[in-house]
Amino acid sequence: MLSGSTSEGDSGFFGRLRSRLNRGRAWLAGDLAGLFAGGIDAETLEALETELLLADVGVEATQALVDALQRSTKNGEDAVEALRGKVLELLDPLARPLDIPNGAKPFVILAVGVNGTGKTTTVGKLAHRFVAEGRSVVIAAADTFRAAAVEQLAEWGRRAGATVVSQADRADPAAVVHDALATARARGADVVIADTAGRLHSDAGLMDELAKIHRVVSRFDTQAPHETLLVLDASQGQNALVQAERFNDRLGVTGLAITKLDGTARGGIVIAIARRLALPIRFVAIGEAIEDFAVFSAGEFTDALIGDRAA
Ligand SMILES: Nc1nc2c(ncn2[C@@H]2O[C@H](COP(=O)(O)OP(=O)(O)OP(=O)(O)O)[C@@H](O)[C@H]2O)c(=O)[nH]1
Ligand SMILES: [Mg+2]
Repeated sequence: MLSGSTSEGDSGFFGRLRSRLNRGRAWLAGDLAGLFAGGIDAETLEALETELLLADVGVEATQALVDALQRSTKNGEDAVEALRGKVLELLDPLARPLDIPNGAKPFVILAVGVNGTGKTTTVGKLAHRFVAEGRSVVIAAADTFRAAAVEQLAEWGRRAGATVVSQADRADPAAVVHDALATARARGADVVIADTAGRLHSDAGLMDELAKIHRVVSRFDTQAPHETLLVLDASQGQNALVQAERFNDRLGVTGLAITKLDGTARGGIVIAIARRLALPIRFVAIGEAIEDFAVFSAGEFTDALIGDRAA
């Protein structure tokens, strides 16, 4: 069964994605048609290249898009459609929703990432989504650095109807996760979501700690964690790519949640991620509220980025 497949709650999400993605200085949804009005030549391609780079699409993906466009059409009128097709081609392979098979019980999700990217919020939203789908959820409050993190999760747990397992301040985060796994097994819970403290990918000590949590989970169930979900803040631009590479090298990331797409007029980072990393984008977030969270759809995202001017 596909978990979190587009549900009723996502309706209206596309409209918000579109307006929030393009808040401020709209990029590709802007005057693309105008840019290509006189046909495609070196000058328009260079202007497009600049637009793409400013939108955080990154050097590699920008080059690939400009080259593809140059090959595919000379006609300015077809250019927007051609670009849309190329972007969709890049994004489509990443649209692989998180699948929770019936056999994996509890299904274990480990949420990781650098400080402040939106891990705790994402864990709360996920818990809410799974409970709404009829699953029982245990949240492991494994950020034991910040007392406020436990309170933040307790609130999400109350709203979602999920059990939150925590220990005293400064407890060993691996022990908290173990505790949550044991609780979930004892109760026959469907899903365990572990929130972890933010850490820089360059902090060897904290990355070791995360690897330890990962090992504890694997010892509990050799198939777990079933999902190592890296939470990336879209507004961090190209730095998010570096984070993804480092966390992936160390832990083996299996999916991405991309947050704060509302906080940037540069949603092109998603295209850069698609070009550079073969990691599925599971979820995207465009705000702090529960409804500002949805399963990633390549088509929706492409349309939101490269909208018709008339729309
Ligand atoms: N605008 C916007 N804000 C978000 C989004 N997701 C999370 N936030 C906000 O970002 C801030 C940090 O979110 P947290 O969920 O606490 O981030 P975290 O990764 O758990 O942070 P640490 O545990 O400190 O590493 C909070 O104020 C959230 O409400 C989003 O998609 N858009
Ligand atoms: Mg947190």
